[in-house]
Amino acid sequence: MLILHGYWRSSAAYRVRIVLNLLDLTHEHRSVHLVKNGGEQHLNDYDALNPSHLVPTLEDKTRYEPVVITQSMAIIEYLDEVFGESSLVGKSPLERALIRSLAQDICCDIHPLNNLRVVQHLGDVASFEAEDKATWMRHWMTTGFSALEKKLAKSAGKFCVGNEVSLVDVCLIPQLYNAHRFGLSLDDYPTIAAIEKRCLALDAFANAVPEKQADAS
Ligand SMILES: N[C@@H](CCC(=O)N[C@@H](CS)C(=O)NCC(=O)O)C(=O)O
Repeated sequence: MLILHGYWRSSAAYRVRIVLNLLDLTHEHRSVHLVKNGGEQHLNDYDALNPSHLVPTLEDKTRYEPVVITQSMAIIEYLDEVFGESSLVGKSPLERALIRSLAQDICCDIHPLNNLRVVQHLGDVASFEAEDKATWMRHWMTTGFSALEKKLAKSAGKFCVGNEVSLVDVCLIPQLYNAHRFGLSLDDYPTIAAIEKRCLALDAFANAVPEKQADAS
């Protein structure tokens, strides 16, 4: 049994949901509500699983010795290696470098600046209101997407790198969900917008969207 501890609106958990779907892996979903009661990620039970107080966390109970894995990118590569064909990260050293580089443009350089605890802290120390927080979100997505659009214009075929779905698409689509949520237009990013359409036409991506999850509210 695979158990994914996540939250419907978490883009890092959304990445893992896409991969579970791509690999056709059944799993149990345990909701960790990031906002209710000050955030269930801070409760003792969850702290015992993931002291970073971030989702997602994967429990793999299919093994003789059950394991707990944190960090969405580590979870994804683990699932791809154990249950898939390691195809999401590419076939050659050069392709793997390109795929990891583009994926990190999103998951290291855009996503952390958009995280809940970062904007909550801006509210606490700099009196950011909801609209200031949305402006902050859009700023870092614009910075990241402007560079990514140029890079993808060179690497993309149907998807971010060539014609196969890769880790980059898995990171991009959840980040675009955030872009729409915070009112960022994709008009300046035609390559990104075209890839989004192609990904969301696939069941693995379409069934992972936040609004379709059992804990969506
Ligand atoms: N690098 C981590 C990031 C995880 C992360 O930032 N998760 C967010 C949701 S997308 C979270 O749990 N935030 C809770 C908080 O900020 O309190 C990963 O990829 O798993």
